[in-house]
Amino acid sequence: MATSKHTFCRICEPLCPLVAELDDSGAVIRLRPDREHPVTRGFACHKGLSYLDVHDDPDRLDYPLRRTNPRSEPVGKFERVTWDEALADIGQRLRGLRDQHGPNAIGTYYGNPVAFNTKGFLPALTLPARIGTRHSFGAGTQDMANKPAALEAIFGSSQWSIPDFYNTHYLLCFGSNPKVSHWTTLSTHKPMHVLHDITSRGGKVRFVNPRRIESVGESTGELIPIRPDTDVYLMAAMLHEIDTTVGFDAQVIHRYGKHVAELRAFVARYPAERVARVTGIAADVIRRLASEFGEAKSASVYMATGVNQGRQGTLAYWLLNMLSFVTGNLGRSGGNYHARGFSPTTTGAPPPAVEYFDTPLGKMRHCFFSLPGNLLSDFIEVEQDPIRALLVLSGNPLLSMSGEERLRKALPKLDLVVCIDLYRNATGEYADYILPASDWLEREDLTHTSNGSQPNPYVQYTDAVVPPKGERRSDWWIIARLERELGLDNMLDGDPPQHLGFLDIVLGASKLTVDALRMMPHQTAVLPQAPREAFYDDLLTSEDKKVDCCPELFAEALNRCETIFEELAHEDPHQLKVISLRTNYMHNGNLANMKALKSERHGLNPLHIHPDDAGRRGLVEGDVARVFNDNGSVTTHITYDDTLMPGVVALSHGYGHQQAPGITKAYALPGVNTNRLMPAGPGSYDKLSNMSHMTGVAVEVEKSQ
Ligand SMILES: Nc1nc2c(c(=O)[nH]1)N[C@H]1C(S)=C(S)[C@@H](COP(=O)(O)OP(=O)(O)OC[C@H]3O[C@@H](n4cnc5c(=O)[nH]c(N)nc54)[C@H](O)[C@@H]3O)O[C@H]1N2
Ligand SMILES: Nc1nc2c(c(=O)[nH]1)N[C@H]1C(S)=C(S)[C@@H](COP(=O)(O)OP(=O)(O)OC[C@H]3O[C@@H](n4cnc5c(=O)[nH]c(N)nc54)[C@H](O)[C@@H]3O)O[C@H]1N2
Ligand code: SF4
Ligand SMILES: [Mo]
Repeated sequence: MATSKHTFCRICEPLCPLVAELDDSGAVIRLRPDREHPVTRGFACHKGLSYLDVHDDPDRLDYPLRRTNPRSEPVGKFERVTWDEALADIGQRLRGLRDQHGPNAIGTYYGNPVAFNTKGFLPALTLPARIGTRHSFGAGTQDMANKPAALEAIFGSSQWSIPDFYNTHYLLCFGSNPKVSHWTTLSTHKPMHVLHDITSRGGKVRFVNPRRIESVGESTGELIPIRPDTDVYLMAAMLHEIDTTVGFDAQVIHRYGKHVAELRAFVARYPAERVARVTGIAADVIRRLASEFGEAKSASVYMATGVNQGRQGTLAYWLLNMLSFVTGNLGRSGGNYHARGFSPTTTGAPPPAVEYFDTPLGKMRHCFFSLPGNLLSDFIEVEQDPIRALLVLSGNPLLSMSGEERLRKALPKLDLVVCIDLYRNATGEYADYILPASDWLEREDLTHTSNGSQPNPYVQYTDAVVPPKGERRSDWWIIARLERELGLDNMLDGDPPQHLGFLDIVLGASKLTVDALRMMPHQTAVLPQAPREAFYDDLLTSEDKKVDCCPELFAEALNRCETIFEELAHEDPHQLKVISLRTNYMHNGNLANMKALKSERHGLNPLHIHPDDAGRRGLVEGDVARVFNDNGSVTTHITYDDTLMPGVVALSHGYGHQQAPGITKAYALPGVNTNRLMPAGPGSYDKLSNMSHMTGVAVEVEKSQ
């Protein structure tokens, strides 16, 4: 009999509740929004609703593949093998490399999708530690590693706050386009309604962005155009302006602040007049923003990848939190607060002391479980203690990280590459083995990704809607089997095996269980709102219970901040800078093969350029142009785009599948990879957080001959 099951999407952070309709044979025939869901009442986007394109895609891997041609050839040839054969050979080779060269011979990379997989996430992030290798890499250093890095230094906990959308009088939003991205490190089923809600109450929203993004509008918010990679100076100028006009909130500073004088001294270097040219924002506009923020009845702040991916994402996130703190908006109604969720997001204990350790490429530390992504190829090529085997889980580092050409040179030098993926993606072309993972319709899960970042908190459970097709296996199972080969503790061990009780352990503190959730409508428990004022109690872990307003750890970065400022101040005002353009037609590279998103028009990845900048270079709409810098080049079409600030060009990421024949729809419309233009190697990342520099990178554009 035809049936339907409640489940939820696991592509991005809203985790939209869905209803899966199944036919008599038990196959999913349709996904629709869950309109009766007690919290979300049916929000879902085209990507989640089209997920059957991925689930049923003929390009999906249904059994393990083993390479049959040398890895020096850029496109792989593969044959089907059994799981036992694949795991035995991988195990033997990994053990051999570890025994001969030590655990650092094994490198790992986790991609974005595993963050949406409760049973896979923790094992994936802790796998390198269990192997004993320092060579762990991940999508976090291309995404948001600056946030936990800043928060640990300031508050002693890595959990971010969220804007109190429903009570705030003012929202300042840096480097995000929620209409398209649906927010990140923030999970709401009302990506735009939360903004309408503010403006309809008479509140104000400002988007600081180099592009007139789709989110801007009368009922949503006003654009403050900014030169890319300069937000830190705008924030400093605003803080200085607030300090010298309305003043910092004396009570809050007295109660919780330390190193406030150092903060004041730092921001005083960047008065509005000084930063106006570098940021592209007139001094009186900066002053207006400062007074709006400082004088609002309540004000909230948010920032996302557009600032995270700049050179100074950690400092920017520090100053963003300071804006909230010194104006008394942190931990109060209408400001920013800690949304607790179903399970504590902090332990209450201080983070481990920051220790930079020596590597052949200099001193560094792990951030968000990762060394700098921009050093992956260097750590493969380095003579002393190199990576010899790479395990890639739900990622496509070849295209999603900076420096594709460098990685293309480095990957063939590895002795072993294993990819765990739904597809044979571009990185998979360098693999010795590709292991087929199950997708989210094929696994049980919890909404753990949104824990602690929901304005409307709830937790939902889903069973696997259908059993895995073919020989697809869960990510956690694949990791456990690899760990077993290495003689490591894993989720299959124990009596009963650890994986059986895992979701109940995740739910532990909430007093909920999987069985209890299963009995609830939509398998959902609606959670109470967190008290806004609990912020300081929840997050301050130092003995003195103070907010460090100018952490000692930042000293070197503060000097670098001035060096970069001087560089920017002396730059040619017409210097083009490239930024990333997320669209509804690409979701990182994750959905590159989704039929519903594919069309000739959206397959090219043209260079978006302001008509004035094009004209200055003798380019017209439709021309083929070379975009280049010292890092690399791409050749693509020009498209006029007056939503961009002059001096700024944009490309989308997630493209560049020219050598990925395993994903036929992406291969047919490969587009160009913007990450060929991004710097990689020593010096190309933020030392405080390992974040790659991916926005505001200088490029030249010329007509292609
Ligand atoms: N459709 C779609 N949705 C997605 C994704 C996708 O690829 N496609 N990816 C998902 C993922 S993994 C993430 S992490 C989130 C990201 O979520 P967001 O960070 O909201 O993503 P973007 O839409 O790229 O917004 C970044 C904005 O920063 C602006 N920007 C660029 N450089 C600068 C700068 O220097 N300063 C400032 N102030 N702004 C700048 C850009 O113009 C852009 O509008 O989106 C998620 N949702
Ligand atoms: N220039 C530029 N580069 C960027 C960004 C940018 O804004 N600009 N954004 C960065 C950001 S925010 C992110 S998050 C990263 C993403 O970086 P990655 O995660 O490395 O990139 P994706 O291309 O999304 O690759 C995801 C892979 O996971 C596979 N996959 C999907 N679901 C599953 C699953 O359940 N299990 C397994 N095993 N595999 C699965 C997909 O088939 C795909 O091959 O890209 C970063 N790169
Ligand atoms: S917004 Fe994100 S979670 Fe919701 S349906 Fe779309 S892709 Fe899925
Ligand atoms: Mo991301």
